[in-house]
Amino acid sequence: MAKYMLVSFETCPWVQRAAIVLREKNVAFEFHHIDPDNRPDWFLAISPHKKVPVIRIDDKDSLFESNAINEYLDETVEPRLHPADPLKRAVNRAWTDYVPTFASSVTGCAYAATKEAYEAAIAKIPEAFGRLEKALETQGNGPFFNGKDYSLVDAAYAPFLQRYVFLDRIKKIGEIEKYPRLKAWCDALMARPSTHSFPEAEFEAMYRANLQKRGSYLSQFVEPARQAAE
Ligand SMILES: N[C@@H](CCC(=O)N[C@@H](CS)C(=O)NCC(=O)O)C(=O)O
Repeated sequence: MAKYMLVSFETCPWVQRAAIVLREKNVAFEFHHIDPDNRPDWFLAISPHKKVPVIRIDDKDSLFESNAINEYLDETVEPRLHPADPLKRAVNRAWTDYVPTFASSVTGCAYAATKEAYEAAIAKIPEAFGRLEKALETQGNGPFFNGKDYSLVDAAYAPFLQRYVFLDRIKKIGEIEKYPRLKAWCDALMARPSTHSFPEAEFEAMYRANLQKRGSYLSQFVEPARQAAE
């Protein structure tokens, strides 16, 4: 088995997406967290966009972009998470392409600087949630995107659904309950051990601390870290 090092910022959802796939495939890897405000030269040399994740393979090759990393892992390490059927695989890739739009509807709420910007971000959520709800209805019965088999689509959405849950606990948004399939999918992903790179309460506290550091509108509603997961 190759040697993998995953370069990360602790709370980065795109890194988490790659870490999830490594865990789903039961691959041992070194998690290397760096400071976003002080990115080391060795990292800048292997990350063309200066972003995480980067995965270093056998101390010689480096890959960037979470989607490309996960496609590579899926082609090289068993078990295959993509569906065997090419049509289903294309549908999966199409929904994976929607992740950045979906993600921005969630992170838009997190990082809005003012009440008005926060409310505008919340107003965008139903479109993204509604589209996914329809996709899930077409896909089958769950618990995962393709039904009983976990896939790269699950790994791609899990970090962002988790962040929605975190935001909802800081200040009630109350949207996901309107989309039963999406809610059930979110619950299944939150319960899946591979979703979590850190103990859950610890990670939620880290996420909240990050939000406070940014000083966004939501920061004022963040309670002390100790109460994060209660
Ligand atoms: N499309 C990229 C997004 C990665 C990304 O935005 N990473 C953030 C951290 S969560 C980053 O490195 N930001 C640093 C920067 O923009 O300079 C992927 O999927 O890997």
